[in-house]
Amino acid sequence: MLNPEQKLDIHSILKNLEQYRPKRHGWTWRKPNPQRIGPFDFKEVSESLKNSVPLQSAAFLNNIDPQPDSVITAEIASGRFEDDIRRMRMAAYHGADHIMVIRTAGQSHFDGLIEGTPQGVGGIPITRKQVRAQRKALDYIEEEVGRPINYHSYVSGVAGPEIAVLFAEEGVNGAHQDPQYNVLYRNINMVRSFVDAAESKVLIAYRDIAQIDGAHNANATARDAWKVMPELLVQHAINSVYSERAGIKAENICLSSVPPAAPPSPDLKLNLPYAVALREFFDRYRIRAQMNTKYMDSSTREATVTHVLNLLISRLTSADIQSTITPDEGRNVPWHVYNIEALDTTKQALVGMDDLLSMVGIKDEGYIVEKKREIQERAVLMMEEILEMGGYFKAVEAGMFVDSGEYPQRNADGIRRAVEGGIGAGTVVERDSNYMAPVTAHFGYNNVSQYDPSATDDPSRLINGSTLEQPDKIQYIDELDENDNVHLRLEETEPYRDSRWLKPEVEWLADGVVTMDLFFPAERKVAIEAAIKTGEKLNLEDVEAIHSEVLHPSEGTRVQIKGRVPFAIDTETLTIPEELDTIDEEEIFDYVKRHPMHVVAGTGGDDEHSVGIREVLDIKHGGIEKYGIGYTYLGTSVPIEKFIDAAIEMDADAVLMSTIISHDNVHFKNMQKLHDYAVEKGVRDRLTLIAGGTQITPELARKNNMDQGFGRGSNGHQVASFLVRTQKANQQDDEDD
Ligand code: Z98
Repeated sequence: MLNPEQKLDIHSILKNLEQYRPKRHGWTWRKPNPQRIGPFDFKEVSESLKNSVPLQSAAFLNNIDPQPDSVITAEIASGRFEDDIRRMRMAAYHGADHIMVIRTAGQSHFDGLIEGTPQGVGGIPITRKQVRAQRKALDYIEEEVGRPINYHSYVSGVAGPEIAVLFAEEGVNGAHQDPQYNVLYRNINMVRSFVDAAESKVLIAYRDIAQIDGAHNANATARDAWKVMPELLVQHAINSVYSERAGIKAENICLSSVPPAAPPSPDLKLNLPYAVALREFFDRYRIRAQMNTKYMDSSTREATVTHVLNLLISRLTSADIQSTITPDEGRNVPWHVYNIEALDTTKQALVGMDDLLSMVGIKDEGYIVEKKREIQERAVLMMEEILEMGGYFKAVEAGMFVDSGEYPQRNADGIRRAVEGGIGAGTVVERDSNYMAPVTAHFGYNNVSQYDPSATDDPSRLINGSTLEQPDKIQYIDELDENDNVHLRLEETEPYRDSRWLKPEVEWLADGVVTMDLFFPAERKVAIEAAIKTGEKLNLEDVEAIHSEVLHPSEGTRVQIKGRVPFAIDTETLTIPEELDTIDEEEIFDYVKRHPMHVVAGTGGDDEHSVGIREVLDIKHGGIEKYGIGYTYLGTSVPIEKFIDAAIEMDADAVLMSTIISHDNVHFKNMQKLHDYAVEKGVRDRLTLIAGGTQITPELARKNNMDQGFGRGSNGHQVASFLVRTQKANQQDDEDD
């Protein structure tokens, strides 16, 4: 079991991996569970988590953390699987229950399984050790958050079937599988790709793995993404029907839908009819909605707005899995914080749009219906032409796919592949009439009955079970590469693992990377160079501009840079300010209602700085007045004695003295004086004395005979909590006496 207070120990995850077996197989959907959470009724939510990090604004709402009803994906693949595990844990706390690994490494180029844990940039060739370590970590993490987490990767390339076996053995729960991806984007022979797909899909079906297709890659690749909408429907249709024929249940077939357009195009006018057309045609299948990345650049703000518009479409058309491409995807392989930001954006937007369809609906006449119909008609026409041409292979040979014309318009620039060409061409041979393979989940003619008629539906009985039934038969191979392995990488970063030493980090432990946001009153090119020079002068290493934004062509440019710090921080040299505990707001309201409280307040001595104390008092920004605590404000530069005299006169419970000025230690002297005068007047025991100000810490105030001090950034909730707690303790003392 993981302890939320403790870091996940990577070493213990790697220990005894050869013996680790997945806890379960198959995909898990969230269970919709409309319910009251805090003061609100939610309709499109699922069960809440045992451990999570709510949205920041939840602090005003008793920290409620409603979880939307759709599965939420985080794509995590920085290149170091051991660091990704930590990010997966953070992602789970922010609402991810679908973790996808591998993104830009081109896994499809590998022609067989590889072993070990080679380090990659932006994704890693997936290996048994990596899969097993991550599944094992997720098994712990899902217990910690209290919700099953689906683990997912790609079944592609000529090694597809081997990868599918690996996934079926290791408890992978979701997989991309679409032979069209191999054909169009990786130039793998089409016959080989479809034969391999049949085999892979049988394994996917056997383990109830959810399958995501690759249609959306057409709008990522096309010159004008919105023009491939009809073709996207055709690609979905081909893979879905093929998958069902191979045995995958309709409810495990997920269409990968990406709204093809993004602002400044009229986003919803293009994307909403497309989404409606898709849902209507494919209502037997599930929808995995991803956001548009085609029109994404380096602005995280812009990417987030596109994401939210896409989320609106997901809500309007009830997507089942919501993917969260990160807002920094356009400029680097995602970093920790942006993965989490994308998850929070999703959770926030989906929860915010709870039950939207009970209030607004998609019109059933006019533009949306016409546009939807038009997209569907174009798709049907395209499919008909493909059939007339003699089928999919012929159509690919003729360059029908990813053409920059909107079907039936054609610009003769589609991707062309020859049936006999591509990687792996000529490698498919017909099965011999004697062919027999004693393995489970194998596609097609297997001829087992010739050897044992009773094994027809269970061929691996002939060998006492295959690796799927007998995982002990799996050959687990540990690290093969002496120079590129997890042990060396962990050794290098060991000084920073759960130790007193800290380095800032964006993706890998102790990578030392920091970012800075700068503005220069200069044109873009000059501003970028000035920003880089600024980073260098601050002693950052490897400085790069990762984003720039013109505010005005000559008045100025915003630039974001990244760089590496050459130092580590010794946490033992840090002074950690004391945290002021608060109590539940409801408890304060309730207590004050039953035990009315009054305080006198002001700025002490010659101090005229009254903004802070007024904020702590006034209801407007959540001062103590909000909780029903009465106050008398004595004004500024209040003589110290007057605080006590006024408190006696009004029979107050406490004095709140603000003392900002600190020259000649006047703030300490004021505190001492306040205490001494209260003693002199014989009221020290019954008066709570509190000092506040920017130079004050709780510890310093107590040293100077105050009951408590409140420094920079303190608020009414903290002060009210302290007052209530003190009052309760005094009452207890009185009762004890
Ligand atoms: C996504 N973020 O879909 P390489 N097979 C299919 C794919 O769609 C992909 C791959 C394999 C996107 C990622 N999809 C795009 C059907 C990629 C990956 O060769 O490793 O790039 O294959 O979630």
